[in-house]
Amino acid sequence: MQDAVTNLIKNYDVTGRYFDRNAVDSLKSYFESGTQRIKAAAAINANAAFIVKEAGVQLFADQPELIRPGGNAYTTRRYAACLRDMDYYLRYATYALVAGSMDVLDERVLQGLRETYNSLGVPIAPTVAGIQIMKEMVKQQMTDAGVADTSFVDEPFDYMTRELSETDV
Ligand SMILES: CCC1=C(C)/C(=C/C2=NC(=C\c3[nH]c(/C=C4\NC(=O)[C@H](C)[C@H]4CC)c(C)c3CCC(=O)O)/C(CCC(=O)O)=C2C)NC1=O
Repeated sequence: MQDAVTNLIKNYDVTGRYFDRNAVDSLKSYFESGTQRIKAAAAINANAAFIVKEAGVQLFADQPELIRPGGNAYTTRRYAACLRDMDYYLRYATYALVAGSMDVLDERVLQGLRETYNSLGVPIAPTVAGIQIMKEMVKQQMTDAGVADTSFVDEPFDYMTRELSETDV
């Protein structure tokens, strides 16, 4: 598992280079954005249960067929599995935000996930919709907390969305 700094070191070490201008720029941006990224993680952690629950309510209001007989989130067991998955996505998004690297998502979340979902008939499109609802909720919270530019929050949510959607069922 890597973060922005170890990633960079690895890349430069492979070719035996000192940190050049590009490296220094990316280190600078990583450290300068550090406080914001930690702020976001703290805000998410403080509201995680609420975010997951509300995102679920919104998702099932938008797509009620999911929780009707025949829907993949129908039955309490599968409903709970769905919310648990949302909680995973949110928690790992905070790790990736803090790390400044999507590596943790590849390694811990996305590896083999599409295959698992496909074999269990878990639909990708509404899963992605749930991830995007959580993203918007987190961004709103950051805005409410006085953060002007919340674009940095997008990356892990959009990354999971892209990777999950890549080869659809
Ligand atoms: C930390 C990394 C990690 C992830 C991401 C993960 C996902 C994950 N979700 C699963 C199931 C599931 N995932 C869902 C999710 C949904 N169904 C819907 O209709 C909605 C669209 C969606 C919620 C948004 C459901 C319903 C199941 C149970 C499917 C079944 O057993 O039939 C399973 C199969 C095993 C199980 O039930 O626990 C895995 C491995 N597990 C992990 O360890």
